[in-house]
Amino acid sequence: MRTQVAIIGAGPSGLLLSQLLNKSGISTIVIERQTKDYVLKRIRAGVLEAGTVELLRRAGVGTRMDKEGQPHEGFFLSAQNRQFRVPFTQHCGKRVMVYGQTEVTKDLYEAQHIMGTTIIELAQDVALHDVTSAKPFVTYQHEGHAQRIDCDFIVGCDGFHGVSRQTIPSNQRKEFERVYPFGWLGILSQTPPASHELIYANHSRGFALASMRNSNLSRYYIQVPLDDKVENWSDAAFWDELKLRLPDEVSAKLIIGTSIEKSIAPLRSFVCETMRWGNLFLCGDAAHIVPPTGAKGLNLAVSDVHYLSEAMKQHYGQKSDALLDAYSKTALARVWKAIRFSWWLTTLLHRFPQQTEFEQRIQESEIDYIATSQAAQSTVAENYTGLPF
Ligand code: FAS
Ligand code: PHB
Repeated sequence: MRTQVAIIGAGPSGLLLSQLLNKSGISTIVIERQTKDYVLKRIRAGVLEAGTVELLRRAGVGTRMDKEGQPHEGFFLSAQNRQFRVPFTQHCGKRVMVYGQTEVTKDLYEAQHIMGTTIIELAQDVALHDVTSAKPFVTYQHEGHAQRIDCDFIVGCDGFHGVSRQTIPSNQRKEFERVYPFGWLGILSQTPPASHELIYANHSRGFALASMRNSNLSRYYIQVPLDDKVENWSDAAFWDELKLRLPDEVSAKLIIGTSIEKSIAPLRSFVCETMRWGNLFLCGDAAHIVPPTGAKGLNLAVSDVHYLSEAMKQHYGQKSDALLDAYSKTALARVWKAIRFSWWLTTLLHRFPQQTEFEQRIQESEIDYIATSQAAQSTVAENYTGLPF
């Protein structure tokens, strides 16, 4: 087989890139190791930045998001049993959209089906070849047969554990990592959300987050030790702990229910410098990981796709490689700002092992400063709703 751009991975970054390139007449083949159903079963992000919302609309996959998504113009921070609102729109004129990553991925799969693009599922032993030559190619096993795709470019949208980043020789990439000494235990329940907007809670027992998917589907998280196990947590134990960490006024009206999904996610900050090697480009989690505290993971994948799709349109349309040559630097400049914000909010809100009372007071005083400073709230609002592409 031959195509212009071979895309490894059918998560949000791979599917959105395929959508944007095909809309511009650039051919793609997406190679995914799982099935569509498996991909759609993963419960991931919940908050879309303003720039992400705009790009999804431009890609032609915004209709259901605009109908079913919930625009949010602020969120709550809480500490010492008090919460306050950070009004995004008042500070930066932007808002976010609460619309699950699962729904975004469903919409992309649907649009790709209508467009008739090629998405290969259950591709095994995917390998990238001659990526620094003008004739790179991808090989994989499918239904017991060896397959090969010749292309102009390969884009690694295959997440943190994918094959693409590993194809770049270790002496050609510099990696930065911080692994946090805790995880997030997340629960999905068919109950009305505790609040009409998200609540990020700092508590001496640990961080908690009250989020949602819609008016009868809530998403909650509590910080847990790194070695904790989902089986250690009954639904009742989860609800009891969440109530202790949220402000009393919220816990008092919390409607609990049976979990329909419960999982623990590790937290890390990770960046791979470079996001390009020859004719191999990296997008999304293949190149960087953020702790979900700042709701940046999915949104960074989208900004990478924006930069790379514009660069490929310039390559094929105007025979210029200026944007392609600048891709890694341009994308990393925005990535590092989101890495910083996600690290800052994680450090502000979580309880670290051996954290002293002094450090707890420092966290509480910074939260109190944000509560009382328009300048501080403006910074939070600008970063949370998404810096410009
Ligand atoms: P993805 O990991 O989504 O997709 C990569 C795809 O490549 C997968 O379908 C995988 O099967 C495929 N693949 C992997 N290796 C392959 C190979 N060798 N060959 C072919 N295909 C291969 N972000 C937020 O903003 N908020 C959150 O709350 C949040 N929660 C998260 C919870 C968890 C448990 C995880 C892991 C991530 C979470 N994230 C969150 C981040 C997440 O949303 C990612 O940023 C987002 O999925 C990135 O999308 P992709 O880059 O497409 O990578
Ligand atoms: C979610 O709803 O899953 C969610 C929202 C905001 C975050 C992380 C996760 O920062």
